[in-house]
Amino acid sequence: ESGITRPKGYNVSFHCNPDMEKHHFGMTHPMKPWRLTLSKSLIYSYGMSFAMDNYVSRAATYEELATFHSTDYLDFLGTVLPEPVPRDLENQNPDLKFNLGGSDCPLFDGLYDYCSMSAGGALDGARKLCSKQSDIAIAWGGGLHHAKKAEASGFCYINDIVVAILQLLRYYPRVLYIDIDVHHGDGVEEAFFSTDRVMTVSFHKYDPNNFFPGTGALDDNGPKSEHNPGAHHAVNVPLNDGITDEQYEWLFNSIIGRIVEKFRPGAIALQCGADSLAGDRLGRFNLQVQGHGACVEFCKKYNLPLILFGGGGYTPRNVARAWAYETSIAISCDDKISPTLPQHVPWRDQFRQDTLFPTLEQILGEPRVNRNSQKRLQDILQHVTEQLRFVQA
Ligand code: TV1
Ligand code: CA
Ligand code: ZN
Repeated sequence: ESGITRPKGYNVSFHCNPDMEKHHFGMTHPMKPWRLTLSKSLIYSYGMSFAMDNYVSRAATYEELATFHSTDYLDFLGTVLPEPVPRDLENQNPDLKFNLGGSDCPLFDGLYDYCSMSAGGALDGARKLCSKQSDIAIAWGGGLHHAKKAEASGFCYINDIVVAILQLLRYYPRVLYIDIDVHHGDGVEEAFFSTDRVMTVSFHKYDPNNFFPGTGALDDNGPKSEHNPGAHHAVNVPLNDGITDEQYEWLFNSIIGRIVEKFRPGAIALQCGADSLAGDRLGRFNLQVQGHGACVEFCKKYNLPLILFGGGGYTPRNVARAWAYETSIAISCDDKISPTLPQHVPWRDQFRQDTLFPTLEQILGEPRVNRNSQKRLQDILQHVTEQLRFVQA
């Protein structure tokens, strides 16, 4: 019906766990695991499951999580219970252990299950790539890039990306990590600061005093200590409000093109945070579903093992559109997905318009001012090009 068929020649695996979507961060919290339900509903309505291998992912084990996280942190995470925090104290509780229990990273029922399921999907995807059973693995429930070894941060408790990349490193000499979430991928960057086997690249809104997490300046490229092989292996692309599809695509393709040529990764891990889309509740960019998806398309063209993670995304209808479109890019050779939403998609009203590609006017009413000059973008590309002189495969 949708014209989507299983293509010959390569496999796509889809990893999710419906139990993950039942969890709640709290009524007013922007992170809504339910957006995964809406995304899957759109993906299934398009008939895409017939073109992929679908797996219900298991929860990652304690040992798997401990490949990155400290056991102190995991033990605490596994035992803390949600405590009602008095509203006015939410932001000033002075002894938050491991940064848990504040307003960004609240304690909620089933927190440990939620985290281990997110990591389980990512890890299953990575394993499918390693065993060559899959060429592109999709884990929309993952992508929680801020979590540190022993600290929760920015809605992230367990860094499923780091755990998955550690798995990929058992089979691939070099892994390229790319992060198109509107926030800086600080947790992944920090985890691989001292190795030259992972190159991390984050595109993000940068405004150190006004936008989370405040790191990721253009010249933060990894500690330049004397014997650090990881020096120069962190690429940061700091952007301003309102960047458009056209500018983003140009910068993304130019930067990633040069990096792949120089670094020669054996696999690519792409965090597809959908909060970089126009109209996101927390984001500031003017990207459309097409421009966001173009990043996936560009990465796919290298024919390297590719894992796609979710991440941020706080306007569920936009998240569902982006991740459905990107799933279609992963599975389709040349046939394009129908731009009209399937007729009987559940929660049809959530989507407002019946198109997969709403216009900026439909999304925003009036578009956000673009504060990215072409000159600045050229300077960024120039910096990255010079940085790459220190990188060799
Ligand atoms: C509860 C209820 C929590 C309403 C948090 C927005 C809320 C935010 C809330 C919020 C919010 C942030 C900070 C300030 C650090 C704090 C998944 C000193 C309307 C990957 C994480 C953003 C993004 C954290 C995660 C940020 C991801 N912004 N309403 N919190 N403090 N935290 O600024 O990269 O997308 O906003
Ligand atoms: Ca980013
Ligand atoms: Zn984000």
